[in-house]
This record gives sequence, C-alpha cells and structure tokens, in this order.
Amino acid sequence: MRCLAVCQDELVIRMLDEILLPGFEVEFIVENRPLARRLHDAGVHVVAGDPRRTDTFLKADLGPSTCVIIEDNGRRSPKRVLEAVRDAGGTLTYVLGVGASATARRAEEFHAEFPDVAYLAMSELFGGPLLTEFSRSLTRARVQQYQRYFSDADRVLIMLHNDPDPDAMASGLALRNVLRRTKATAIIGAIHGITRPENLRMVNLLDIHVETITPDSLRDYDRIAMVDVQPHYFGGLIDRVDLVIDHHPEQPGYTAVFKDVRADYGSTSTILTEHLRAVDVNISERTATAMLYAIKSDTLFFNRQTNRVDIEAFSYLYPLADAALIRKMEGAEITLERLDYVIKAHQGGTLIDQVFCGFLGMTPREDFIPYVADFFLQVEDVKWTVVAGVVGDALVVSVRNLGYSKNAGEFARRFFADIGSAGGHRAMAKAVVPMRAFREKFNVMETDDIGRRLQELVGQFLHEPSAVEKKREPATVKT
Ligand SMILES: [Mn+2]
Repeated sequence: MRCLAVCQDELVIRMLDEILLPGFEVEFIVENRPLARRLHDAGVHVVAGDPRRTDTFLKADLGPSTCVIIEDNGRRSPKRVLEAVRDAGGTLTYVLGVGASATARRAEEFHAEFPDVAYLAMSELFGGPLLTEFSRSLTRARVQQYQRYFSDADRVLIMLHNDPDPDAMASGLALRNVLRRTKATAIIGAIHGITRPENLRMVNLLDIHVETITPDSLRDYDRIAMVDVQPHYFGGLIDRVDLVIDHHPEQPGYTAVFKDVRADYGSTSTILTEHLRAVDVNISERTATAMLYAIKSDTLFFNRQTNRVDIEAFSYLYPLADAALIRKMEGAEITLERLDYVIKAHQGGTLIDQVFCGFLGMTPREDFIPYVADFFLQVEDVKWTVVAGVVGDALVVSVRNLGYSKNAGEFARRFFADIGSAGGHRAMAKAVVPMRAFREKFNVMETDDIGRRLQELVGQFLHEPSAVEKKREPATVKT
C-alpha cells in the first residue's frame, strides 16, 4: 500500500519511516527544503513542496487508495492541507496529532469539518505500550523485594480461601513459580477443601494438591502468603501475613509485609501473570492452563469486571496453555446430581416476564444453587434467574441476569442486606440469610411459597422506575 505523509518534524518523519517500511511504500512531503535534502541524503523517500496546493498531491500521484497522513503539531492549522488532499482525490486521510495540542477537542474540530478524516493522537498511539513497560518495571521491583524476603524461608504456606476456586488454585501455582519453589517447600493450603465438581476435576487434571490447614498448623510455617483472599476473611484467625495478592476490594484490619491488591482486576491470576512476566519466570504449561482457566472463569469469559489487563494476560497465556484441557475442565460442570436440582427447579419454578425463579429445598452443598441459576439463564427467553436453596439453617439466594438495565447486586442488597449478608455485581449476586429471618421479614410460612415470594420481589424490583445507575459496586461476598 502506498502512503503519503505530510510532515515537518524530523523526529516524526524518521519514526513513521521506520514504522511504515517495509509494509508500506511511504513518501514524505516536506516544506522545508534543507530538511528535505538532509532526509533524502539519509535515504528517506521525500519530496519538497507546498502541501496546501492541490497540484503537489497530483504530482505525487495521489490516488483513492493512497493513505495520507498529515502531521498536526498545533502551530498551523492543517485545514488547507486537508482541502488540497480532498481536491486531489484523497479519501484515506489521517491527521496525526503531535504534542500538547493533540486533544479530544481538536479531534472533534476536525471531525466536524472533515467527517471522513480520522484523528490519531501520537500520545495515545505510543502511550499504552510505554505505560505497560514502565508499570512492569515497578512490578518488577515489587516482586524482587518479596522474592528476597521469602528466599531464606524453609517452609512457605500459600493460603487460599475456603472451597478454593480456579483463580485461587491457579494463583497458588503461579506464586509458587514466582518464588521459585517446589510443592515441598511452598505448600498450597486451605482450611476447607474443594467441593465443587468442576474444581475437583481441575485438581485431578492438573494434579494440584491443596493441603488442609488447621489453625494450629499455621505456626509451622516461616512465611505465609495469601492469594485471592485477604486475612479479614478468616475472621480474626490471622491478622498478620507476609504477602497478600488479591483482586477483591482492599480490607482494613490486618498487616501485610508486602501487598498487591488491585480491585479493578478481573482475577488474581491476572495480577500474577504480570508478576511472572515482570521477573521473566518461565510459565509451565500446567500453570498457564490453570491461570487461563482462572481468568476465564473469574471474569465469566470477560462478561463481568473485565479490564484491558485481563484480556492482555489471557492473550499472553493462551499460547502457553493447553486449551483442550480447559474444555475438559469446563465439561465437568454437568453432573447427574446437579441435573437432579435442575429438574427440581424446573418442576417447582416459575417463568414470568423473562424472570425464572426456583426453590431447591434443602441442598447438601451450596454450589447447586448458583449452578441452577446459571443453568436457567441459558434458557431461551430468560433474562433473570433467582434460585434459592436451604443450606444448614440458611437460605442461600443466587441471582443472575443478562438484561443490564437493573443491577443484581442491588437487588440482593435491597431485600436481604438487613437480615443477612448480601452483595454482588451487576450481573451476579448472592444473599445468605437465616431461614427464620427470611420467613419473618417476608411473611412466608409454607416452604412451597418461597419461590413464589422471590418471584414477587424481583417483579417489584424490576418494575420500579430505574434509579440512576450507580457505578459497579464491589462484591462483598463471593458469588
Ligand atoms: Mn478471584
């Protein structure tokens, strides 16, 4: 492809020349003759001429498929140049904003007069990679500090939250990697082990060992790190740790020697991908597979709380991971016992105005409830699901939606925060309330009425005039 660039700044010319060659056949139009001569002597394809004259472009053989780049350094308006290009038949025109004048307002000004012209700001084009590079060196310094701090420990514990999910386990593997340790010297542990079938399948397929930790055994470790969770989660059991790496909102009330908490990240594995990259540690196929699966599952394949960095981490890990294994882990979601609860919800549930509500009765494990809520969200014509079940003496409610006009987290908080714990995101939320409090607040005597009552609550919530949408609120409970 041919490219004509109207530039007056030597640095810009040399940069464009280097970037566009050899993919483009590039020629520069320069006003300043001595500069044109100098560039010509340096081997740059350049002609001297007045870019405000149409015949300059005709002479340069401008055609409709020639790409034209016009530098705008803010000193002199390039409007006459744009007119000349247009009169000469140019259609693929870009203005390259250089310097402080390259603002969004400037872009709008051009757009108003020349709607076909695209405005590119140099700072935007180069800013991203440059900032990534600089923040990587900050991360590098941080990681090297905690690596040193952990280096003389005999036994390290990498602690996960209860019922560890893919992100917790993948982060455990990744941190072990960053610390350059083996499973003998860095134990991945949790107080309550894994229960969900898909997570158990991950453990088996990737041969991950999560050790059960007792409060007493914490003393046996020289250093304790936490990933995907912060100490407050353990309710006073641990108030001081050596390292915390997490993507949940930062919590007060504990001390950590080193801490990397980034609440705007979609997964802890995203943070750890950056740590691994910053210190140039090799990522094994097993770890990459676990991390890729973790990012996919924590962001619901980029459906919630996803950041540019999550997508970047995903594309970095993708070629290193075993995608077939991930498909196999995902397939584990469907089990016969889960199908029993799907059937139960289907039989007793109601679908009204694209809202599915179901009550599962007593469930031996909590994961049946979000599973059924997710399941019915896939059904044609379902936009919201609210599924509840009784675990122990608590009613657990899972809320999911596809229609983004109302916030699932807000629904959970509105009705349940005063009698239990409730929270979540725009598209998924959860509430856990004592059964007795639920019965009293909502005046439900018969268990059979629970589903119907929930249906009424969602109906009420969805038909209220929409309040001004608040910014996404952080999750306060694990959904
Ligand atoms: Mn997570």
